[in-house]
Amino acid sequence: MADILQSIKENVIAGNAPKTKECVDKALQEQVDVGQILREGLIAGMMVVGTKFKNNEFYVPEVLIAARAMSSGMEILEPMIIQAGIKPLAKVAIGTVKGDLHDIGKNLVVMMWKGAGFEVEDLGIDVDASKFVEAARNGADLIGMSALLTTTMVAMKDVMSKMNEAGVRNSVKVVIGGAPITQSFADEIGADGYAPDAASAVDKAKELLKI
Ligand code: B1M
Repeated sequence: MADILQSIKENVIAGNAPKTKECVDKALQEQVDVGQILREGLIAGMMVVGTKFKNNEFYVPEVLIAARAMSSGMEILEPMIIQAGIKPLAKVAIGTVKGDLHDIGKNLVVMMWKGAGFEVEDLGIDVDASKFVEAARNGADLIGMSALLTTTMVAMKDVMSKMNEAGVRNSVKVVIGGAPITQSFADEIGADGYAPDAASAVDKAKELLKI
């Protein structure tokens, strides 16, 4: 059993979608527990990808290819995960803030969060503050905001104010990121955390949600 889980993990790291799919099928035939395939195969693989990305051993293309391999395995597991009632680590929502159309970095965060076992609501790009508030109202445990333009950083501050006004600020943690964002900006607008890259966004979310 350990062998097949190891193969799933290695194929995710290698970004081999057909092989990942094949190994997940094989693990199911061998009656390996769905949760174990998810945690010790797919998620374990994405965690290694995250570490390599953080250490500059992997770049954006490798992460995208690994995420695609992981998704190919997830497609098979998803109905069974729902049936087995396996709970996600937490519910998170993320978007690129109002006025900003950049989504490559945001999409990487989405992939890494999914890869880590979070249920992710992707709000998209050019997201109005009201959408973030709505996601918080709908039970998100954590809100992620991305901005790539210095001119749109201010929209993050607006989301913080709107969440305060709506009375939802205390029910969620907020993580922000993007090329112009810094820890001091996060402190300035009262966000709970800042992550410099997608892999660190996983660590930061887990730290804030005490997972
Ligand atoms: Co734009 N653009 N762009 N652009 N663009 C930049 C950002 C820019 C730095 C280029 C430059 O001038 N050197 C500049 C911004 C300058 C500034 O504000 N200081 C710029 C500009 C000016 C513009 C336009 C205004 C250009 C124009 O039309 N005159 C325009 C704005 C449109 C708009 O948003 N309203 C524009 C448009 C575009 C395209 C549409 C052409 C395209 C975006 C395509 C897309 O995203 N689908 C684009 C691109 C591709 C870039 C560059 C070249 C690359 C950005 C990128 O994807 N990087 C960029 C220059 C550059 O960065 N070299 C540039 C790769 C990505 C993986 O990195 O997004 O930083 P990044 O994500 C990182 C981290 O930041 C972090 O994790 C990721 C890595 O792990 N991260 C988070 C991101 N979000 C996070 C959230 C988190 C945690 C971490 O927690 C929630």
